[in-house]
Amino acid sequence: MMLNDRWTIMNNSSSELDGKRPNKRKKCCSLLLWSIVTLVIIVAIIITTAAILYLNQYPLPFVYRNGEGVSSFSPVITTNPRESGALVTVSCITDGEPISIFLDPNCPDYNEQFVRWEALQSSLLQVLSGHSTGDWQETGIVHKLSEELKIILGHTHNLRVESESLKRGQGVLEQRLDGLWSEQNRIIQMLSESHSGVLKLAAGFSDSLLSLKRETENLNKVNIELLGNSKHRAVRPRDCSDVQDDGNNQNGVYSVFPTHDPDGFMVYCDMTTDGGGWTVIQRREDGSVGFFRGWEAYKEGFGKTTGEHWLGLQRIYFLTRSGGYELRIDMADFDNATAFAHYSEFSVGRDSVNPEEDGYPLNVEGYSGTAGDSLLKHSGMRFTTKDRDQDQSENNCASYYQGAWWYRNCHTSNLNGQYLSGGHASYADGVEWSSWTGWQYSLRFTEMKIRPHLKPVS
Ligand SMILES: [Ca+2]
Repeated sequence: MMLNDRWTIMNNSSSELDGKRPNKRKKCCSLLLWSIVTLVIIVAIIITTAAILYLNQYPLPFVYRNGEGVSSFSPVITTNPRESGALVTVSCITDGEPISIFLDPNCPDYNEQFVRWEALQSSLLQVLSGHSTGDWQETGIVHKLSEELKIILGHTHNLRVESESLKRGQGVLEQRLDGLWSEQNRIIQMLSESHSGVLKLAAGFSDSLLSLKRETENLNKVNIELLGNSKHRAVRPRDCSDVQDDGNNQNGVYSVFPTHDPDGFMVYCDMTTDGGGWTVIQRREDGSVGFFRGWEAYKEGFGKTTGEHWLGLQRIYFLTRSGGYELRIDMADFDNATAFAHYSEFSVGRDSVNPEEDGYPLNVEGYSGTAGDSLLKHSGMRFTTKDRDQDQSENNCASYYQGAWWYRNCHTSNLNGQYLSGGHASYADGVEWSSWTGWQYSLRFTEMKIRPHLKPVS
């Protein structure tokens, strides 16, 4: 209206000038006045616009007025996170000052920034829409600004939608990450359990191996002991049969180590009679040794191994307690006649736990030979000495017949009787073998000997 008024005034003035055309000076003044009014109008427009912008507290970022005219700057929207570290950068430059909005790629809650930005844009758009001007250039600039703001609003809306989409995607990703995390924990736990299981299995296997190793070592020890015993047995003969097996074929005195008497003792070995290997347990040959002795003497043995002797009931027991021995008795009279009696089974105190208490009972059977059997009737009898009566007689047969033997109701043989040197007047109290020389002939030579009968005779 003001401009129109001015134009009206100007027109009125022009009418006055037309009425007073002959005055050339007035015409010049009118032209000057018209120029001044126009300048005033332009200054007023600028001041009004600046005032409006100032009152709205926002500068006009896209409009820069200089002496040559009006320049406009389009907003720059970039999506280049590699340089700025932001997903989206929106910047505008006014007087070289950029206005930037950074969207954090780490997806913070930037809805508030969008809201503020949209509010700013709406405010600008409102200001620009309310700003009316008669200047066609200014109107064009305002219109262009409005269009740019609308485009920016569209971009902002799209960005908001994308950010919400990203946020949802982030939520999904977080869920999947949680799932992966749980899965990882589960796998770690499984691996841990598997590891512990494998460790337990390995430990069990190791224990088994150690046990096996110990068992093997024990078996090796047993094997070595068995081998040692085997060698030991070969080195330490149980009887004269073993001595003979070791290559000794000479009659004589040897050490033997019966299984049940590892300390061993000396014996005389007959290596020539009937294949040899005989262990002598009694010999009479010259009457140099007294045989009328008590229990202890007959238990422990007496005499000289190379001469007349009694090996001893305990030693005979050690040799024969397991059975399997045969007995041979060689005899000779003073006319150099010889005879023998052989028994396929012979043992003393067989299977006795305490043979002395049992009386060293005799077990003999299976006679053969040339002297006749004068011993089978004594089988099963306990040993009787003059000081230990274990016979079936009312008397002590040992005392009565001056000997020591497995008497029953006395005897059919009395090889430990008195050395009476052949025929004698007394009855049955000499070295008697009744089936060969009766009860009144004391033999010159007797020799009782044993060997394992299961052994094949060479
Ligand atoms: Ca008696």
